[in-house]
Amino acid sequence: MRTSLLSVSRSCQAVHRLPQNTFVSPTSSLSRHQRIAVLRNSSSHSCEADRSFYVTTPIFYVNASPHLGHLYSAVTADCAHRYKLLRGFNSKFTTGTDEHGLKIQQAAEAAGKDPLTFCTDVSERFKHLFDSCNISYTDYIRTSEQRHRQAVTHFWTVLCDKGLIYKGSYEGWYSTQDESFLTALQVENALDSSGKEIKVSLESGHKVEWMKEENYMFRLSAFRSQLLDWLRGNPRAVQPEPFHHAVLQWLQEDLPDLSVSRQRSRLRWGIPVPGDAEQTIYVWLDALVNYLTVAGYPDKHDRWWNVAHHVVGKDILKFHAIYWPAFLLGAGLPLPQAIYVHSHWTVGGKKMSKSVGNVVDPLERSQMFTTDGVRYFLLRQGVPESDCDYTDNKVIKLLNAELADSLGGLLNRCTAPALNPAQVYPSFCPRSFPREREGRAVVEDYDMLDAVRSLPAVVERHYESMHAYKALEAIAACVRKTNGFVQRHAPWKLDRRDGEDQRWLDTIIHVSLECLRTYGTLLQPIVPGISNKLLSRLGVRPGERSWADVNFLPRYQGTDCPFEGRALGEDCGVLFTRLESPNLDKQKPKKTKTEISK
Ligand code: ME8
Repeated sequence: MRTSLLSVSRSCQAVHRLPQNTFVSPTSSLSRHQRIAVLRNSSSHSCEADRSFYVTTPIFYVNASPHLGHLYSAVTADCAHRYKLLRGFNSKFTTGTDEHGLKIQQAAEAAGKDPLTFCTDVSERFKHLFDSCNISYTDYIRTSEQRHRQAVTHFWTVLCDKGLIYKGSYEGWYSTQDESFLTALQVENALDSSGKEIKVSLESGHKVEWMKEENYMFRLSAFRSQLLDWLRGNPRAVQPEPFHHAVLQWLQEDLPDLSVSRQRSRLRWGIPVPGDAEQTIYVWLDALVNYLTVAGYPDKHDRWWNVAHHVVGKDILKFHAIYWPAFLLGAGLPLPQAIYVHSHWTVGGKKMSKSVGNVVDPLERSQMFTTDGVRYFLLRQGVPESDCDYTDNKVIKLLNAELADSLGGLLNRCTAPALNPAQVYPSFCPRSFPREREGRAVVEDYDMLDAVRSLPAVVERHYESMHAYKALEAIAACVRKTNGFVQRHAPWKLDRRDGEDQRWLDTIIHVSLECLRTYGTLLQPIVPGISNKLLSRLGVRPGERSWADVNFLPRYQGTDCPFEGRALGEDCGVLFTRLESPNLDKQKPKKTKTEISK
């Protein structure tokens, strides 16, 4: 990407302006204050009350195989879904593939396949990747499905019936690669690989072409003030904040009407405009409706649609935070509760993308580093607000330090037969570790207890705002403190034959296992496999792993601990095997597929 935090275009598309007709916006008769209230009500349905949650990833284009960036979006949404399940929510989680449009039509042609066969093949690759990486989606949507065609057709008809779509003519730049319309200010001159002068998108660098055709227009311009009201009235509608701010900035500029169809003669691979066989629905309108299709639109979407949350990359913010809410307002539907935006993975400073050819193969990496290893790395290292450069060495260093040595080492120490010959969750002795601070524990130990006791609330806050990296930072800091606690008291030096030493030794192990149980429970949304291994080794049963079960160190508070005296689970080997291969970064990133339209 060419620019900084928001490497996204500064304004929306250029279109041939047509005279406004008599369209009246659905809420234009309300005062500004009332409109904010309407929008607030429609988008802040209490999810705490009905405990339902609906999270989506973008649906991915099938013009090339998935890369690590796609997996990052999926893992981010999967983490949110698993977290909500742990909190006792009914959660729906959808991902899938975006299969229509010129880009896919051209990719299928270049591959010499009919479009559906081509799409099925690549869509299966995405599905296989997500299944291999424990992405626990509850629905996988393909826009070529019949249920989706029905939803899009219905949605279009509603917009039409409300007078929001009219026949017009578009003249301007179009990027097939981005499936996006651009103004003259959003393009620049460049040279292609043969030295020929071409125009490219300032934002993505993708080639643009001049197009002029008759098609249908959506009255996007009519929604500017409602979009501003929505964003101003809901400061958490787009998160993190810099992206919210960016959308508000875009809305300060002109918001022309949007072309929402293409001539069928140019674009055959898509959903026809109802009642006009000569036109195909614009791929972005088609694609965005996928979120409604999965929710059960048009008949039974209310339950899920009222609690919708989108995870998107910053490259598609404009489509999700301007076009999509405008379409929804037009159709009289509630707006999503939140749009969570993340930045990009780069390689050598350039956005990892199919078109640049610098993609990292996530399946290959999950075989090298394990599925949980890749998940942990992406969520620990990925910062939504800023781009992050990928190298294999970073993965190896991080996973060795935090999963193999720190967390794995702690589990190993506390369950090793040398320290724990009875292989049980030993007893806690309140006299060794009293609340009055007169036992064998020292001030740092009390600090550690405080840190671990407050950890679930800290992690909760970060999971809620989809800042998994901050949650993992906090967990890693606590794991280090627990290791420090064990190291400080060196239980291996205590004498088991001495009653007091024996009780103190058991207490050290009990406290450490309680810490590990807390970490294992809180880590489930990130590394489900490792968490399961850890909790099973501690003898924590599947029904004892929810958020409400954490209840750290009850014996210190003077209440019973259900685990005390219980046999540990089976030893299934080290938690995470150390990774070797220091020279991996010398390998060049693999090109999976060449760009079609460049
Ligand atoms: O835009 N780093 O599909 P797409 C992080 N079909 N995430 C990345 C990434 C990177 N380098 N590259 C891609 C489309 N992504 C449309 C979406 S939704 C109704 C339609 C992720 O295959 C990120 O989530 O180009 C980005 O927004 C998405 O993949 C784009 O995937």
